[in-house]
Amino acid sequence: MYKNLVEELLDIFVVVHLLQTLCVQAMLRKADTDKSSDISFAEFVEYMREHERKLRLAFSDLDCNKDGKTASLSLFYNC
Ligand SMILES: [Ca+2]
Repeated sequence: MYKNLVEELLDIFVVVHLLQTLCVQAMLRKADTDKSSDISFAEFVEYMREHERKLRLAFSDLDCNKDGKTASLSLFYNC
């Protein structure tokens, strides 16, 4: 029984690691706007600004009454 649980957990860890790797690769591709295969500080800052802008838009959608806060239920139900 424990062997099956351990095997299942290992499978989950492998999948999570694979997803993390894919997310990092996707982030690097998006941030590397000059396609130099590395991320300059300027590219990193621009990527983070765009990411922050998207986070602000997502938060704004959840902040139904626009008071700068969101209720926990707003995270599950659309206003
Ligand atoms: Ca670059």
